[in-house]
Amino acid sequence: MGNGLSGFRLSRRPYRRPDIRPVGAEPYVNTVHYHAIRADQDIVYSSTVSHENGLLFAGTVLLELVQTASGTDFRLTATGFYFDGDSPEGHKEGWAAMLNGLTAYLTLRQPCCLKPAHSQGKEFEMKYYYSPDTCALAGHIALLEAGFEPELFKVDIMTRTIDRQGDYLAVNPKGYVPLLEIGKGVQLTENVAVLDWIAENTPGQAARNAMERHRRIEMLAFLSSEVQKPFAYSFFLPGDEAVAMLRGMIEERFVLIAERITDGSLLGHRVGVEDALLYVMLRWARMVGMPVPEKLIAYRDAIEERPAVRGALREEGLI
Ligand SMILES: N[C@@H](CCC(=O)N[C@@H](CS)C(=O)NCC(=O)O)C(=O)O
Repeated sequence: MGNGLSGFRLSRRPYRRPDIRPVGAEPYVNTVHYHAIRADQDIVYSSTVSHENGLLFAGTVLLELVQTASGTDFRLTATGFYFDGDSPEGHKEGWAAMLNGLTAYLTLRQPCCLKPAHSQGKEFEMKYYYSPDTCALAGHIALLEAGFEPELFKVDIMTRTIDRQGDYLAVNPKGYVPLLEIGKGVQLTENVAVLDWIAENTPGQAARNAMERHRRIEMLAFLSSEVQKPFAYSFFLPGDEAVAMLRGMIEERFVLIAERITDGSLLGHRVGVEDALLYVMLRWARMVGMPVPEKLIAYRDAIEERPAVRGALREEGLI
């Protein structure tokens, strides 16, 4: 199975539909069974709807992914069978919702699952708003690691303007970076979300199970709120006492983090998006002369040699 369709499994999944429940009765149960998933080609699944042990409906869907000059089209062929007086009319809405949901899901995942458009020489919508050497460097590195080539927009976070373009607040009312535009009008902010999206859409990086994903988010949230934020406050807060207190807190956290490094990566099995964020934090530590465990220095230097890291540093004018 191709990496981009990692959200799908050949499996059978029953789920209760409290949204379609006759008054005073049990919800309908919708069971979707994926029969075939061929990355970049097609998906075949069947679906049944039952209610209080009676089968109301069964159907199959063939969803073909067709590459055209203007991008990827979806061709849907659906066949349904209705039982026990359950009317085809009543199911029109359900079919439409199901197919729309699937189409939206695939559209959102399109940058990965249908091959990055840049590799096909087509126009690609991905945009990345960053400011050099900020926490947005992590996403920049991760995008290059994934093989994406986003259009880069340099933001001056002091004046909240985009280089040669104007008002950043018009793009992102939050005013800060990063912001990733995955497709037209589909924007993500917040490093944890941006980095998680990149990981889920990077070959070999998508979480293999729910717990693996929770661990990644746990680490990203820790770095983001327990290391990055105190750093940010220490840069801008007046008062030596507050700065010393914040730096002491960060140093303690670096000691905990050092204990987690195994085989050159934070989560142990491969260098991932969380390593990109930790690398940025270690750059900041180096910049302010903060002592960090030896192990983290060796780790930082190894990460710094990665081609994607050097590429991002070059693009941000840092080397
Ligand atoms: N909660 C945001 C915070 C991002 C953030 O603090 N960005 C900084 C750069 S590291 C920024 O743009 N600061 C400018 C500002 O806050 O106006 C996230 O995790 O993405």
